[in-house]
Amino acid sequence: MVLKGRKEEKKSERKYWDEKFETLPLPELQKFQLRKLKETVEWVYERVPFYKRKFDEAGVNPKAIKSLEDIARLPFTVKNDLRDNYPFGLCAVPLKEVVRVHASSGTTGKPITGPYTAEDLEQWTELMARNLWAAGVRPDDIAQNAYGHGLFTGGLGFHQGLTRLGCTVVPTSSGLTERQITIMKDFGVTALFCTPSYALTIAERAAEMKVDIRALPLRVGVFGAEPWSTAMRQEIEERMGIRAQEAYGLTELCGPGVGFDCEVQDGIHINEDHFIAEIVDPQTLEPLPLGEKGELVFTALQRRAMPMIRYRTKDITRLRREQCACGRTFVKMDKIYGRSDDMLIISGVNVFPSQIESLLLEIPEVEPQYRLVVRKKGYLDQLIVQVEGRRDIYEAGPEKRLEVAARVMAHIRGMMGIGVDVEIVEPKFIARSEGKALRVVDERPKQFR
Ligand code: DLL
Repeated sequence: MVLKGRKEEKKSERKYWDEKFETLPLPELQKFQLRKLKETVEWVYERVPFYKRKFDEAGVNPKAIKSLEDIARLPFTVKNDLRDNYPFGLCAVPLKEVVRVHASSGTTGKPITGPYTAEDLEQWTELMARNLWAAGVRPDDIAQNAYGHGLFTGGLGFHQGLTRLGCTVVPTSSGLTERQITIMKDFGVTALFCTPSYALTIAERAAEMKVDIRALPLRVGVFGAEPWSTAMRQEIEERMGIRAQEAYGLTELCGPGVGFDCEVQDGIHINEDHFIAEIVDPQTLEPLPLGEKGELVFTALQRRAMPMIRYRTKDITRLRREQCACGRTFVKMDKIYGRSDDMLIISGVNVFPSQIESLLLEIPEVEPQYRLVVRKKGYLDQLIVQVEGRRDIYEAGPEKRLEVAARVMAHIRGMMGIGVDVEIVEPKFIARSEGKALRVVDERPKQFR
């Protein structure tokens, strides 16, 4: 019984899951990365016609990779490359060696696929265990895994990591919120895993059911898969009486397990023994120096079924290489500011939904449930922020609602310099999310987006 054994190992006495790699001094880490980069570039060049063609067109031979900086000579890969090679055209191994396929939405109707060999699954499991450990999850936790189980990587990825840790896993998947709360209460759940928006949905429903989550044994949660602000983290921590930790990842790289935050909660460590992270200017695609904000690009170093080379995530963030109080040496990234492709431009100002979310959370009269609707008013973009009022505020009548809307508008104008329209909508007006919340409704004609 391997798992039981793990449980009995008393890992709770150690600080890291994988000390050797998590604390590797930078020169050694970079040496390791270079070796793995060379191997991976050769691996895909020999096995995937798409990469061979692209590398040949760019005039780079795998043998030309002599230093980590040489990565900049390799061409980028984008989501549409996955679409064009759907379903298995980018797979570097025969399908008989693929033991699992996950998928997520592509840019068109067809999903994009994420195949794994048995070795890929094993590595992913270890990465998840490593990240959960850093988040403070321990073998004696009763773990409610409310990420969607299925093609989405969240459910099974967390399941594997939690099982490896030796937790008591309850795979509730997402949805059926009342049942989630009943199970949380009845089973004495101590750790919760889901998207941040679903965590809030659970907190809200629990309050309606007169269940005080703060009084339950729940102590930690690991949330991710969608952008959320620091203010939202605090809101979840406050409402549930827990520590809210973060997980970051994408299907194209394995799913969750790419990055995670430690107990310091000051940036997301990237598992650099598995992924090289770069920041590039989303327009010019030139690499940017450490500390500058731009698009995050990843190269997978140890995957076998579908190792992505310089994959453009469209996620906007900043990398920081600084001593972390946790002792880990992996580079840290800021919370994702937004995506280069969902960025809204309102009166010439770049607007990320997560910025507005933080501002809404600072107004006590509204709930953290909102939707941004973008419309055309003449030639101008109009941004309408629909946010739910607290029930007492909403029921106090139209005058009160207008007064609160005016305050929200003034706050957004004051902080971001843009004029938006604000509608205080009835509690429950915004559809509740069980997975990733839909925050932006773009009603502009296609040619204006
Ligand atoms: O969302 C994997 C995942 C599952 C991560 C569970 C964390 C927890 P995809 O469905 O392929 O994979 O979506 C990947 O989601 O490029 C980001 O835009 C966004 N995303 C993921 N984690 C975060 C996060 C999973 N912590 C896309 N903060 C990514 C902000 C996130 N955005």
